[in-house]
Amino acid sequence: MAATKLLLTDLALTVNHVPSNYVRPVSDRPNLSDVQISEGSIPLIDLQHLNGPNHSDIIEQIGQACQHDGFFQVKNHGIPEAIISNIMRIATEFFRLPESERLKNYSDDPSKTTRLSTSFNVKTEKVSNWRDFLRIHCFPLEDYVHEWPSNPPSFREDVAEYCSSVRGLVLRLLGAISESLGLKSDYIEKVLGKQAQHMALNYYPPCPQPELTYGLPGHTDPNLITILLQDDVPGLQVLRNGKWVAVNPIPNTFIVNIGDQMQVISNDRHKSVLHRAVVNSSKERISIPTFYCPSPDAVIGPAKELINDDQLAVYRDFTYGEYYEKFWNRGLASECCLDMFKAV
Ligand SMILES: O=C(O)CCC(=O)C(=O)O
Repeated sequence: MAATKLLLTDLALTVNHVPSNYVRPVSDRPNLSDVQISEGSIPLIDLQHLNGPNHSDIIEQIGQACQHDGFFQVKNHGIPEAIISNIMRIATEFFRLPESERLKNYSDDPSKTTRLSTSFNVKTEKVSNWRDFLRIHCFPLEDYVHEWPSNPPSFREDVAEYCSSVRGLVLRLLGAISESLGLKSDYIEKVLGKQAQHMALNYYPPCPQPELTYGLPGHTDPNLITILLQDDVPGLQVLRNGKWVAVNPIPNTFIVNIGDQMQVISNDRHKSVLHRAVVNSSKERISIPTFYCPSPDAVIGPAKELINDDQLAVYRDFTYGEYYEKFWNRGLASECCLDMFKAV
């Protein structure tokens, strides 16, 4: 039987099995018993003294994590706990709104700057994912806040405060990552042009047969860098040495991952790594990624300082707009979009 509701949140309440359009072929299932669940699966970096005595040590840790893991967690990042708990609360309240209220924000057009949708791209994909999401643009704030949902009533205020705080963290990390590559600390920020910040509130309802489907299948992020906040329900997994590794939640930390544009700028030194979200049968899960991006007209290519006779440019120059369009149109295939932008 195929799904009949626009949003999964409402459909999931009515089914005790996964509808056929969510069922993955046998060769493409999460194989949940084969996932590594280990403490410290990705590095945890303390940012407390980033601007102090341990500066060069922290830059070294960040550089190593970007090169070897493509993922790390940060603590003492400077974003107050109250801002974190507020954004989680507002996301939960949003997905609990009546269906008719949530549907006011619905669109299946990926070019819309504020939209509630489901799965990944319902227009292009063959199998659906066990996820609803609200996706918004959030920099510069004043260009977008008026489009955001006005219900729950404090949505705009709470989300705006969160976005500004996360942007501050991103800019600090970009400085550190530039330095880790031996570039001037403002190198990456300058490449981005006017910059863009997008955010998703991901909602994964409990799933009656989590072994048959994904919240999100394996993918890399097309943007520059992602700052992910997850609630206390596990679900994120990262590919390491060919094995899926669970990244279990640590309260008040953020997960940072390198996106495709950072891999390009670093000429393949920093890695944009496959990750996925799996679901479970007992608990809903919320995750909130902030995607920091170049502006669409920014020209992206390997930093000239990182290219020489031994290290040829791995990628050609392109605009971020060109890359982003390819990403959304091809669906969430496991292979990364980067191959289409290799230098010949
Ligand atoms: O839910 C998660 O933990 C991962 C989310 C994610 O990868 C995405 O939204 O692109």
